Amino acid sequence: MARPNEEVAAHLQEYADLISITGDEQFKARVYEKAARSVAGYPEDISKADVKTLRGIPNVGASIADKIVEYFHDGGTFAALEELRAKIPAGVRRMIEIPTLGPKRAMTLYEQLHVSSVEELSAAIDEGRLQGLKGFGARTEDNLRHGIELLHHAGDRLLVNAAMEVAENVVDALSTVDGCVRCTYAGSLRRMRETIGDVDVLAAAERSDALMAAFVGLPLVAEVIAHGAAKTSIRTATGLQVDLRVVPPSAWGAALQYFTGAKAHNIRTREIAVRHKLKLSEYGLFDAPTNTLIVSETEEEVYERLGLPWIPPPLREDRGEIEAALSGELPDLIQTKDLRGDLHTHTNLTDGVASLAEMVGAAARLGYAYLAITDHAPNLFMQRMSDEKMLAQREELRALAAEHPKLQLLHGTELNIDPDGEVDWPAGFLAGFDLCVASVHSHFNQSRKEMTRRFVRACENPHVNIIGHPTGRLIGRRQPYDVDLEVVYEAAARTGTALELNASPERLDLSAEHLIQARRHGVRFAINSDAHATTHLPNLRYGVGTAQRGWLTADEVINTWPLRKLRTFLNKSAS
Ligand code: DGT
Ligand code: CA
Ligand code: CA
Ligand code: ZN
Repeated sequence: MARPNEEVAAHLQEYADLISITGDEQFKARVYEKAARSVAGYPEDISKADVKTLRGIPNVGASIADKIVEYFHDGGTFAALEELRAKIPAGVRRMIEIPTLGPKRAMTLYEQLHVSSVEELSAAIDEGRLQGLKGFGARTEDNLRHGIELLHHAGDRLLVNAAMEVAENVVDALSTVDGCVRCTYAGSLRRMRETIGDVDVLAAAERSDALMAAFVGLPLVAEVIAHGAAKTSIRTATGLQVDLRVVPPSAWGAALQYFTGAKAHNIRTREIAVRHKLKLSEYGLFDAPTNTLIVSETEEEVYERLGLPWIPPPLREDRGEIEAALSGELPDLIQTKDLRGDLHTHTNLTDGVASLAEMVGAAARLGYAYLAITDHAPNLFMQRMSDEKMLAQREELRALAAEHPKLQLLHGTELNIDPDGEVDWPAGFLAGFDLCVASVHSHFNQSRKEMTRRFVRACENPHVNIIGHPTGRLIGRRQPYDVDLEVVYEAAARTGTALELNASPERLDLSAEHLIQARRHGVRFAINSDAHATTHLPNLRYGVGTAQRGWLTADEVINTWPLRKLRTFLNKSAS
């Protein structure tokens, strides 16, 4: 993923938001929004690209290409954006990020009530000043309070992929410093949590000064918070804190174990040490009575002397992993290399930004054994799908197959589960697909009973193979649907329907906590990227991280299976 592309995309998106805030050019706002998505999904670094190359990016026309050139020329902004920024206070721009508010109503609040920040909005709600305001109904106040809460919650934690990009950048740079023996990231990132508070980097070296100096000199550093011999902390331009700790190579294992956490897991390991008359700290495992060092060089040694096998970091949350380790029942966790393919991807036939040939080419380069293309079905009206378009895509897919002998191409679709649990297209047409994902894309506010029935009926449909992003949550932005998941797990297991673990870092849905529950029912899972660009395909790693946190083994995940076994599973009525 090219960082400059992401940065330009963020600015184009901000420009789109500002246009839609200021008024009636909704069409123009959508043009910039589309361009932002294309730029973010474009696989080459565009910082040195000329206007002609830029115009070759889908959805990028002459005027947007000019703005991108201007952006790289003028130190990270363009005049049209600055003009709009000047008109609208930063606090109002922040208000648009409240998940339940939106640009139009943010502007209403600013113009009618002179509310120009999230804090002022909170106060206005408490004072009852929103009552009677046009476009703000009775339920609005509660929704807004909830939205503000979500915004604050998301504010201090970052999605795992954004933190990972920074961490890998830091680790790569520090690994080349003279005297660096080892370097890796620890903390919540090594445990693959879905959101990250701060990044903890650990390095082993006899002396720390060269590493600390290199760290504070990295281009991504915006501010040095603390600079010491054992620990240095910086903040990036996006506000992410990164801590670097340097330890002697002899203490590597103990330090890595300590700084990986989680805290609750560490408390358990220290208790076990105490029971063995030992003392465990970030410096090593010591004999308590004499204070002599026993082991500290590797994590494996530390766990072994505690009478435990090495425990994979995603399990280290004190959720039963200590007990499982003691009784020799740790799960054999799924690994990224176990995945043979991806079963939920989009092309520019609907809302993806890459062509069918580009998506297929990218999957072939990743060495996949199979790939399913699953563009949106017609009931998601804005995607303008038709039978003809779908069948034409199938022809094109079959033709591409000849070019990629090692990659099996599956033609699928992402259906929309309607409020009654029905899906797009009659059974005859559905039978023509190799597989169908089915997702909820509308009527999110049904009652728990209705929503549960809706999912159960979708599972009972003989053509539905995978339920896409089953809770619908967007991390930090949208709550899960109100649905009785235990009933859905039971239905999925009974009907041979897989539940998706959507690997998009904004979703990670099902979550690790849900996976732990679902697997008790014998549910099968599919870890899918839901890629809307070739650059999204590698997001599967975050799905696998979440799967590991959910204790999943490879055989529970259908896209680790060889194609023959997968095809049998997809043929629901026969099995
Ligand atoms: P985060 O940053 O909120 O996403 O979560 P972590 O787990 O990365 O937490 P962080 O950065 O505060 O600390 C990194 C690790 O260091 C943590 O997972 C365990 C260890 N650690 C930090 N403070 C303590 C402590 O007071 N006691 C123990 N036992 N371990 C600690
Ligand atoms: Ca941390
Ligand atoms: Ca930390
Ligand atoms: Zn999708």
